Amino acid sequence: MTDYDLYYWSAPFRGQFVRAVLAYAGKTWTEAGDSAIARLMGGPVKDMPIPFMGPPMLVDRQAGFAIAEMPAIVLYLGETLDLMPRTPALRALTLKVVNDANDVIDEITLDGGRQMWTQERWRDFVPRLKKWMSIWEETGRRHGLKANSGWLLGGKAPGIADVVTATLWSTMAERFGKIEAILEDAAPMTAALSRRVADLPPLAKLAAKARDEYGEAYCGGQIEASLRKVLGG
Ligand SMILES: N[C@@H](CCC(=O)N[C@@H](CS)C(=O)NCC(=O)O)C(=O)O
Repeated sequence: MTDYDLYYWSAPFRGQFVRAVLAYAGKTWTEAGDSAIARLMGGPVKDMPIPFMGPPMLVDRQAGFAIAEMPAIVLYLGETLDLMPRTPALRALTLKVVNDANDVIDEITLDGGRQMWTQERWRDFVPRLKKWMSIWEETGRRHGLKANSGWLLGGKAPGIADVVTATLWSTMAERFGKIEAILEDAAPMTAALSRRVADLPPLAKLAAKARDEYGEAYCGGQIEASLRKVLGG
């Protein structure tokens, strides 16, 4: 029996942050699968393990606890698996990074495909994407990050902020060469940090599993198709 049940679509996107924290912590989980998610979402709220609108949703079997909303799930795992930094300031900063990552993936999918990408929309968005990247770069710089050493919030070992950073940028860069090139240019230390952390064995194994199981898919659906169209990937 695995430690957790994870409800997330068969795509990396938002669920990959939860998978990455679980993998980094050496935990096991069962993927509930797309039809179980659709069934749960389509059923009455009173039957849900935790009332929620959209996945990811995680069930901690041993604790008999379920939680949704990606940053809340990551916070729960960080707290219970002792992966959060010691000081209140660094704990708050960790959560800020997780929320930033969630904002970036909302923006890259135009809020879950409310609109589709066009060349013009993408062109207008690039300066904002570069600004997001520079926010990571400056955060790292303020905590002593260098291209080949250090972590996003300082410290001696990678923490939740690094795992989330690597998952955000390496998942995107691997699938969209143009975004990878922008990241290298706008935030070279963040790009290098993402590579270093993504190369850690549990995260490299998880990325290989995502490639095997989901292929090139990122967020799926028409919004991914429109993103590929403007990025030519
Ligand atoms: N704020 C939520 C967003 C959840 C969300 O939008 N999930 C998407 C997949 S990434 C979904 O399938 N939503 C279905 C829906 O909202 O109906 C979080 O951070 O977890």
